Amino acid sequence: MDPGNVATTRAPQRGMGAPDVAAFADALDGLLQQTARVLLTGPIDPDGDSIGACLALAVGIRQRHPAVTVHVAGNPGNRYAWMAGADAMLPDAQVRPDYDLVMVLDGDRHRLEAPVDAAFKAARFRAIVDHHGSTGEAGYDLHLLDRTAASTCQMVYPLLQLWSVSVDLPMAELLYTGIIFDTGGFRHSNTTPATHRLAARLVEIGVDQSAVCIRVLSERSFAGVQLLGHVLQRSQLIGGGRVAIGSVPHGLFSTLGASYEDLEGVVDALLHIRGVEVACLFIEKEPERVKLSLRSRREVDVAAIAARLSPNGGGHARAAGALLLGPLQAALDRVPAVLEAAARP
Ligand SMILES: [Mn+2]
Repeated sequence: MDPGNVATTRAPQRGMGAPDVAAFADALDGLLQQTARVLLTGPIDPDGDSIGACLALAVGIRQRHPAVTVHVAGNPGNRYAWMAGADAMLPDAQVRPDYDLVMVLDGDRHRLEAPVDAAFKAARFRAIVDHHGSTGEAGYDLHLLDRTAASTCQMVYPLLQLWSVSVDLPMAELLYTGIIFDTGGFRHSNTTPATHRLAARLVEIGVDQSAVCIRVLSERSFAGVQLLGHVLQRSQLIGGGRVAIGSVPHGLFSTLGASYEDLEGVVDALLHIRGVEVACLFIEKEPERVKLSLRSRREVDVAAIAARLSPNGGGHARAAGALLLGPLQAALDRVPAVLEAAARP
């Protein structure tokens, strides 16, 4: 099949409504019949939703197309190491550009680690399943996009159903993890009745919702608790108390023995300060590479801010990120004024 033919099997998107999952399921089936090797990947720094969605879809593809080799790229870290299939995930650095199909889940092609990006570009076919509003259709042979979905896992479930894949307990835990992560345990405004209905179904299958919530949302390493305390103690309120900012200089990781994954949830703690509408965490991942992690409570579209600050910036209206090249201090000099202006009542 050449890419020209793929276009004819592209899943149609229905006007303003939900995307046509059945058409996507059929089209993906068709593609998989012509592929030997598939790579599933989330974006840089995959979260519980992208890992859960990738691992669940990998199981589904193996059930539906046993002859196809499926790899999942990414590092599950300590937080997600318990998930079924996480032990077989391929570190990004080990990904080679020899896949027929590369599928990006829960993020877009602009946010892939370099070796994964090379595999994406070298692939015969490219597909995406995503719920981020900043993700478009361009660059993919096949796409399933639904910005109304609370999580990508919520989009993968109907696909698996259409394929008659059995959702057993390990699979249910994968999907539940994505839902819990992306809704913050059903607290974020993206949570809908459909989210609760799927969650209820997964709990009926046997998911221990308390255990998953604690692992995914609450548990921290001791170094992570110290890191959280350090950032919160040095946080600042600007813009009349409507913007909270915190920063993590690169050296802090080694000082505290903490790792990048220990930052999970730190920006959310800043957002929970009373009166704050926008929170921003400045993370010096490496010298000259500053990751911004942005959250907003009600009205401010932080995905738009992220996109304005960097070509790779984007995400959701309430949660977004961007990578800035240059020193941490330069970012701290430039970004707060942008945040204050955006958060002005
Ligand atoms: Mn997601």
